[in-house]
Amino acid sequence: DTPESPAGYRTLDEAGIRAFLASRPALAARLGGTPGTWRIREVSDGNLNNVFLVDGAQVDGTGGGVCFKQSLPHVRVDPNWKMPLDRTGFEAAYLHAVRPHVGDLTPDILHFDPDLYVLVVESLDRHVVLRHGLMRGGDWPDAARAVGTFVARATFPTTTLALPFEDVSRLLEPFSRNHTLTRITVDLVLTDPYRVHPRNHWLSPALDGIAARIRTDPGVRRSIGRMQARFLTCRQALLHGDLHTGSVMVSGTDTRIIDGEFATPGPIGFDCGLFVGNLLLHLFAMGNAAGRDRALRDIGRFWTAFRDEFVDLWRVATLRGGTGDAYAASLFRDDATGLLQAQDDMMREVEADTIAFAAMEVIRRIVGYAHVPDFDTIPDIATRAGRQGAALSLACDLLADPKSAPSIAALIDLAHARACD
Ligand code: SR1
Ligand code: MG
Repeated sequence: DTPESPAGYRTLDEAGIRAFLASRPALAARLGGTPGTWRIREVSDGNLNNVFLVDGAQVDGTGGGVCFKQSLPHVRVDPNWKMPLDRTGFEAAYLHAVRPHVGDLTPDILHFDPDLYVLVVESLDRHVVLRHGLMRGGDWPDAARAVGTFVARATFPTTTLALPFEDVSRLLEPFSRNHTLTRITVDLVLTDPYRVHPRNHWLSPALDGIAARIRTDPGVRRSIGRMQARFLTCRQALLHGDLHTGSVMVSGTDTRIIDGEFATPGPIGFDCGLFVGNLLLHLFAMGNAAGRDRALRDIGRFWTAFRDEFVDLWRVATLRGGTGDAYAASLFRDDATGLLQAQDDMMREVEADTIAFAAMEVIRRIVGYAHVPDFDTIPDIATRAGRQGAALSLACDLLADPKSAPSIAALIDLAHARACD
């Protein structure tokens, strides 16, 4: 059941946003000038919320603008799909939890209003959404590395490698109540594409055969069941929960991760897998070799940056005699070989999760509810279906036989061969 919106909630239009910001002194001061001169433009892009950028006196892009985000009582792109409002609260809590560790890899949080479910963060008006930038053929050579570094810095401090289990439990507990958006993930990402469901849809009958194989292949089903259990039972760290290329903004060498409303405890490979999966989607959608090579390069850069940063955080915590209960420093500080072996074991596990969740992300973005513009903007239907079919076939094989790509390096080789067929 969807609860009624609380008294006092209303969806703010442009006039309402102006009045809201004008009545909060810190925000009004940041914007400067007089409220009547502020420029407000809607930039809603995701499926769920209203998002506006507001420029104040500093209209020359020198900073000072704000990004205004408000939960709606329904899915933005489907008003009939009713939904509680609490998601911006989870996004605010996620930003508070990770920003001390990731610094400027996220936007600065400026304000949260629990009655109107409004989140205000710094405006990134000189940035572009990574997905859109890549679709236009742009190249941000540092972005994938920055996202890998972000995942390591955002997750490691919330694990029992870094903290006593009691602290991890307290930290994760509020996010384990992010039921609404976790239900979306469980249904849309982990379940629907593997059953007949009215939310599923795909481009053309040319994909019927591969869609049927995805639903019926026993190897796929075995992997899906295992990954459902991984997602729901492995409370390894605090996750972003929706780390696709639309949740990353880039400008020059600056990269920011946005939209943490799906934050949840879970396996670290889920965040890694969603990002890798969206690079794979982009790779298969691209019609030129240079773009495909960049996507493959970025998968490698992402994974290497994540792994190097994560094991380094772990090594430093151990050498400093950290208080984590898993691989306790008291046991491993003087056992460099044992620590390296432990790190290798864990990274292999995260790598396997990453590849499986990446395959599931590819599948759900082609035959599930929420598709991606990387494919949707390919004008020729036969071309689009052909590229989608190739992506689905790779993803299906990865799940049916996880040994077909036992590492990210092997995944890169396989994706290269399949995308170029
Ligand atoms: C109804 S929400 C559909 C998708 O949009 C979000 O960005 C998440 O990826 C979710 O699965
Ligand atoms: Mg989003």
